[in-house]
Amino acid sequence: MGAKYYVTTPLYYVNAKPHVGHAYTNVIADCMARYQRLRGADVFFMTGTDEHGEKIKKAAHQHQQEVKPYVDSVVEHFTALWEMLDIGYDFFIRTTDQFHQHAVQEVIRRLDRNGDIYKASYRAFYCVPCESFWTEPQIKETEGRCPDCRRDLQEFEEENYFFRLSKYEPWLKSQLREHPDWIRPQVRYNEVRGFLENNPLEDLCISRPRSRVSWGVEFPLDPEYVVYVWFDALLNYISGAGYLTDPDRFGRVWPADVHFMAKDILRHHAVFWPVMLRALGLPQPKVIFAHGWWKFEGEKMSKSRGNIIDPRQIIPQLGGGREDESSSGVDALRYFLLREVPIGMDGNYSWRAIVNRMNSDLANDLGNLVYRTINMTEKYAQGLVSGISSPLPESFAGVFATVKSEYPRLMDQGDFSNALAQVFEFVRLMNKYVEERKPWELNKAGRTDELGVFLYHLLEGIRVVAVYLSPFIPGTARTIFRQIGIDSSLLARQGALEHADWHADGSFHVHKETPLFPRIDVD
Ligand code: ME8
Repeated sequence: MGAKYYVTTPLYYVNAKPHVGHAYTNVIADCMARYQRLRGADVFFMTGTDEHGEKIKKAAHQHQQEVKPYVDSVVEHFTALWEMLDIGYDFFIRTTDQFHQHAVQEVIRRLDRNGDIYKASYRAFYCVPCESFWTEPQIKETEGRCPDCRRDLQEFEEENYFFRLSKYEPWLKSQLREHPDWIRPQVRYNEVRGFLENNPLEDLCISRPRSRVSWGVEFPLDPEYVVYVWFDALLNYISGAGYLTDPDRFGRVWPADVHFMAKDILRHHAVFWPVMLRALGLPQPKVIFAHGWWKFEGEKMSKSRGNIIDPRQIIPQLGGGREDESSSGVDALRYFLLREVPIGMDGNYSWRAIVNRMNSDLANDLGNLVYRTINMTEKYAQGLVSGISSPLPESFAGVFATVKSEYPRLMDQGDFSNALAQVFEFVRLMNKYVEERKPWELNKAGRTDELGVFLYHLLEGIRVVAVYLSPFIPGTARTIFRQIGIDSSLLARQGALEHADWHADGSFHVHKETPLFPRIDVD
């Protein structure tokens, strides 16, 4: 059994259906989970939904539904999308799960026993048209107006419960100083440090009176209150790993190896969450990774702006009706998201960009290589090729060695785009190899042995490429394995990265199918 690896995504709000932005984080987390499994880790991958708060209740009422049936129906949209996108999570947590709510309440009792919770007056601001509440720091940038609609706000004051965040400020600062790789990428680490330098940490208000927020976890110290939704939601990372319910499992799984999210919620994960863990006496997550935003027509894609792209609408338009269970559209989207932008940067979503990526990398380079190789194997070798001590050809050596050393290094850093670029160097090299060796001439000249070795090199190279691509486009990797006559269940096995080594004595019994990816007209 390899080392454990625990990877998480945020819990998404269920006030609307998921869009490409949510798909992005889950594809990233899934790619990392699959890669870690490939290199032998015992992976625990968790995702889920954030279901409390007035925002959710309001959405339910807008749909003329009671809250619970409404959230249940939205959760189904998330799980259906994850299934469609081949997201292989191990556990799906909902903040309405009973075990999670109990954990939240128990955490508050523990923090209270430690003297980390107190009751005090809370000053906040209310936006009547938006029905939203804001605190003073939140409205600093908008000069006292609502950050959403820019209208005037009404000030109010109420009693609430606070968590002593400020007490932990010196600890948090030293934690950051001592762990420069803790928050990634570097620009986000700098942002959190800068924030802490310029803003003294204020205690966090962790309750809301029932009179204005009724849909939430009951505050265990006072039934007149519910728990602040962020305090509730962040605790999923430990409750879902077995904190309180399964101490053995929790001991094995915690701390998380990486929390993935976008930069919008970095502060919650890099300030509130570490302090909550510290106050509970628990170890810190190893990495907090904040990726960039997908934008559409220049603006961040978001449900409140209404400029969202629904993956379930675009996938069928990218699908080519491949003869297998997974459509090429799913992998085209996964590939685009992982390849198009380096992980920390913002990306611009457009139909043109996704189709161009699919046509050039997936249809032209990869699809063409696989199709022509299988075609030639059927034509020149009756579909059957064996390697008899066929070492790596010299012309592959340089690129092969680079992929072998760079791939794990880049993947470990979450640099998926460059890891893919390396693998595709190899794909392009093999296409070039076909042009250079001119197999049709070898065939004409009756040089059958040379032709066999040549085909073996390509098939073995394709097999290795499929192993490397399996975390990114798992359905395609399985299809490639099937087409070249290898058991595709190998790819899902812990430690399957060892299959990326060159095998000098393998054999392939190929089976031609439709091309892996269709070429699509951009306009
Ligand atoms: O914040 N580009 O939930 P949320 C990239 N419930 N990623 C995007 C994106 C975009 N345009 N839009 C959304 C919440 N995301 C809380 C989290 S965690 C304990 C609680 C992704 O539904 C990205 O991961 O608003 C972002 O951080 C998250 O969705 C926000 O999801």
